Amino acid sequence: GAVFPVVVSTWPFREAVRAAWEVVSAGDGGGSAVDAVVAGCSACEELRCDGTVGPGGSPDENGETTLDALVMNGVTAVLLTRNWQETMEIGAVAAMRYVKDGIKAARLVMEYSEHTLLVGEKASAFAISMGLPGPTNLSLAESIEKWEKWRQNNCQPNFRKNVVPSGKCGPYRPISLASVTADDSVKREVEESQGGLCQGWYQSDNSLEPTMSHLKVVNRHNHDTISMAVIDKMGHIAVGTSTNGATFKIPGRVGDGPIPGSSSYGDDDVGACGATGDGDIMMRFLPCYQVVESMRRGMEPRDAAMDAISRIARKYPDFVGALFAVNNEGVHAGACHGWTFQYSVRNSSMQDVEVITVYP
Ligand code: SD4
Repeated sequence: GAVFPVVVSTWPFREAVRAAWEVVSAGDGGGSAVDAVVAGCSACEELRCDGTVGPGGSPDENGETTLDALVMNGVTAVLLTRNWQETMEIGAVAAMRYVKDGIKAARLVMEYSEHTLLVGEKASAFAISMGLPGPTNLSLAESIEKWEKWRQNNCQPNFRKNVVPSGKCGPYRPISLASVTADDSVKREVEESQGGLCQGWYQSDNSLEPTMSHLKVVNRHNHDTISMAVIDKMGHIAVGTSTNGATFKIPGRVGDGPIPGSSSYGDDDVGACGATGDGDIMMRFLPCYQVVESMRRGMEPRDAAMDAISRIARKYPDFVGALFAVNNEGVHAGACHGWTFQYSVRNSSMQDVEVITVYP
């Protein structure tokens, strides 16, 4: 591979790609792919890329920011370079509170535990016990302001469906799904209970205008996620993802970010993939696993990326999402649905980061 090393990232996160590039292209052999992915995603967390990675972004219904992150070392057994490395090792944290460093926490899970995924406050406790700073408040003036505006807007849009709120912002109680189709009185109850707007009801009734779909919460102005792949000088592959998840999510929600094969996946033998978009839908398809396995069976990155996206679009024509694919020779491509996507690339034949635009 003449183009090694290679760094690929979702969105025009140039500083993140440069940070990863610095590590992986440095001196004798450069840093490892894992080192570079962690440096790149950390840079985004520190810069709060798009205001939706790291602290102070994407408040949940309670106004709290939590982090989802994953790192994967795609090294295969035959290529082990250090005896403590395992093959296809993964570390991830989900709905992590009070710790700013999502990707570093994921790396600690990978390197200092036999587990793959830790969640919530216990993930924070582990990260802090292993040396990361915390507990820290992940809210910033920006996320609080965003949350307050949303409260003023009667907590719309939100991710609830098939519920009756007893106030403008809940608490919510489920409506009987059986009676939704059968009984008009439930419909009236829903409408009367809150002056008309119940997202779930309107979504499930074709005769009414669809209103605040959650697709508007993950949208083109709200990128939310860095997913990155690095191929180091030796041809080793690592991937990582870091995100605040989805704005105004229900507390406890975990997105695709920490789900291996969904937000990202990589295998030295084949290549890698990174995704962004509506994680609640995307995680049902493990699109990055799909991409890597398609490439393993001989598909070009472009075809593999388009195939993974269209498998989702066939079932969810309105979903918003995108991914990039890169094979183990450094050939890359992107595919998207519902929005225009950009991804960033830096390799040894480029002078600086290049941003590639992909249309649906
Ligand atoms: C999530 N995938 O948690 C993230 C959000 C995202 O662009 O990527 N937005 O659903």
